[in-house]
Amino acid sequence: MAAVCGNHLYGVTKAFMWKRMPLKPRWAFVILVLTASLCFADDDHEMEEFLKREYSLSKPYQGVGSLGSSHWELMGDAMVTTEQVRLTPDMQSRQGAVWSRVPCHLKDWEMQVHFKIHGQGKKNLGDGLAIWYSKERMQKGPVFGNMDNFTGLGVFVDTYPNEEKHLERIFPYVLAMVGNGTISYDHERDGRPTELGGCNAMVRNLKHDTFLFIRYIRRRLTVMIDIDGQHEWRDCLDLPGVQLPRGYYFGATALTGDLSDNHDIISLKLYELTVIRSDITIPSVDNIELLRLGSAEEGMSSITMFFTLLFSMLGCIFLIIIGIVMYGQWKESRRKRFY
Ligand SMILES: *[C@@H]1O[C@H](CO)[C@@H](O)[C@H](O)[C@H]1NC(C)=O
Ligand SMILES: *[C@@H]1O[C@H](CO)[C@@H](O)[C@H](O)[C@H]1NC(C)=O
Ligand SMILES: [Ca+2]
Repeated sequence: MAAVCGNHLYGVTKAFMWKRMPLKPRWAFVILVLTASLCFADDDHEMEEFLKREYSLSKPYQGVGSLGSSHWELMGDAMVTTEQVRLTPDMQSRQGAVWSRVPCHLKDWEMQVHFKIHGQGKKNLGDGLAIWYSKERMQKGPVFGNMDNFTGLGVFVDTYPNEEKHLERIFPYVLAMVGNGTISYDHERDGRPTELGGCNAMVRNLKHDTFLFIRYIRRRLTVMIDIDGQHEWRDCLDLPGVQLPRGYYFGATALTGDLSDNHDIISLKLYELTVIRSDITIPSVDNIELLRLGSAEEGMSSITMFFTLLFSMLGCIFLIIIGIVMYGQWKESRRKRFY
């Protein structure tokens, strides 16, 4: 939508068309411009992202696992190399984690996880990895290497189907869960009783990079994946009304059992999301003209907006043509009168 409502359209058409327009098209043009400015007011799309280094983990992982001053701390079998933070090696019964030391007080954020799951095994193995935004940190346990009855958000990449008879789910499977300290993760049923939503994601032993994207904005939780090597995000889950307190910790954990995999984190990039607002110097009310005209519709969707704009433009062009024709005829008749 941003492209349709962009400055380009607004600026160019305004300068180009205004002076040439007969009266009627001018009116149509006013509506067009108002429609366009209404687009600008839709600040849902006017977001800016800022990488927050204190909550991000990326190469060369300076001091991670060795310096106490690092923002990240390792646990269990996790290991840092030049290429990745390996949460578990491809060996049985391992668990490892990397946890942020800094509680996150951002209101709206977006976490981009660059990860890799690979191993000797041919089929879905396990158990998988999890990305956390939780109150507790540095606790070992059965939930992909984190404690059960956790408080906060967990997004799991479950690579092993424990509940074999459940056929409609294809593994590896990505799902999200929110815990409040008393909700248990059901490992035997792959967390289905507490699942908020999810999707299948063939992420093992791929040559290209694989990403997971977790966005929390205005209490809306969105999870997307980019695992096909096409640089495209695919929707996984989208859920409004998710309450997550501020001041929790980001972390990543992984677990292996009888079967194993390397669970690698290449980077965790945390972006703060901010609504763009230019400095206000003159007091005003947005779209006051539309309010007076009484034609402002509450909660116009992007699609409605697009078609309104489209038809306004078509109408405008139509009226210009009529105007030009009429002007031509008027000039013609005036010429005839004078000569
Ligand atoms: C946690 O959630 C469960 C299930 O939704 C609910 O029964 C329980 O009361 C909640 N506990 C707290 C402390 O809010
Ligand atoms: C988690 O909570 C459940 C039910 O609330 C309880 O039965 C279980 O013992 C708890 N587990 C741990 C590890 O605290
Ligand atoms: Ca499982």
